[in-house]
Amino acid sequence: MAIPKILIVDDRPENLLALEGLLDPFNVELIKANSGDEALAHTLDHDFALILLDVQMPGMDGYEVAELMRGNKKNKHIPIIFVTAASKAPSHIFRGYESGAVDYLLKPLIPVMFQSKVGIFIELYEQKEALREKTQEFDRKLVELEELQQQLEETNEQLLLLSTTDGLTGLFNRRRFDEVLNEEWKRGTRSQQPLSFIILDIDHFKAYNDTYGHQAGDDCLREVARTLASVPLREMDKIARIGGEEFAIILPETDREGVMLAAERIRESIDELNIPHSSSLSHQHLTISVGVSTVVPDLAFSSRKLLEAADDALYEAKRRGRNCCCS
Ligand code: GH3
Ligand code: MG
Ligand code: MG
Ligand code: MG
Repeated sequence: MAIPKILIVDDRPENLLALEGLLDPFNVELIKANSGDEALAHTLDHDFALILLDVQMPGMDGYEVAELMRGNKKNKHIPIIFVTAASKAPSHIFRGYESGAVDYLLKPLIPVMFQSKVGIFIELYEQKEALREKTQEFDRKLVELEELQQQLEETNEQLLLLSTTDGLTGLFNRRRFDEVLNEEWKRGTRSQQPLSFIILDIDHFKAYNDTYGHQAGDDCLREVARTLASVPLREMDKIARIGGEEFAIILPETDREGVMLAAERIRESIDELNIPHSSSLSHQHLTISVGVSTVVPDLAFSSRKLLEAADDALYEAKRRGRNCCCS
């Protein structure tokens, strides 16, 4: 903690010296002023624990100086003690307190009394400073805490994203897909709107990997995922990668006719990519087979029913020669 500063103000150098002597036992820094103007100037540059102020001075008297100091927000709370030989008259003393002083001491000063009063104000100042430092430390900690909370939130968001997305394609993963399907199934049981489902599987993908390598296979999966995501479906339709080269789309409030149109659009968009696949047994480029199913969700069944129906349709599409959609 910084050493407390005391401002002593008197027009007579011998009085300043006497005060200095009386303040000698204290571990304080003394700043001296010979006039009111000088004293006011010092209050701009320093933060004082206490001001000892003479009353009678040429120019501004002590009362005016005290009033000006207390009129300033920064100095308002600095205790001022008048030290004067001026007068014991109650009107003077009254004037002193009125101008904002905490005490009015008459010269000659009684050392032990003077020192005990000064000591109290120094102690109070030190307590105030200690509190101020604690408050500052607390504020710093608060800022730190807010930063940590922010980091925690970001980490949680990243974790949530990681736990719900497929690392290779950025689409929903199987876990998130199951959640969404259950949510939509429940919603459908209430709304009694048809819920549709598309499952699609890349044709002869094992052969693709064998021919072009696993890395090219991954690139291909990413391109298929990008294309699926770019086919204009509705905001509420959710796309996921549910297996190695299998993708699924949930289409709430969509009937059989609607889902067949969407499935055909998707099959075409992959077909049109024209990704070379020389070892494809059915075509010379990459294709997909698509199975769709539609059902009005019912509490008597689980969403499995929708998956199984789409799986059967996919099997049928493979059987029919691939690169087609079945329901
Ligand atoms: P079908 O037309 O009957 O679907 O034949 P297919 O070869 O596509 O089917 P199969 O299930 O026999 O093989 C799927 C292949 O997909 C096996 C594996 O090499 C490949 N695969 C699965 N996951 C990944 C992956 O993450 N990256 C790559 N590069 N290949 C994968
Ligand atoms: Mg004087
Ligand atoms: Mg497969
Ligand atoms: Mg396949």
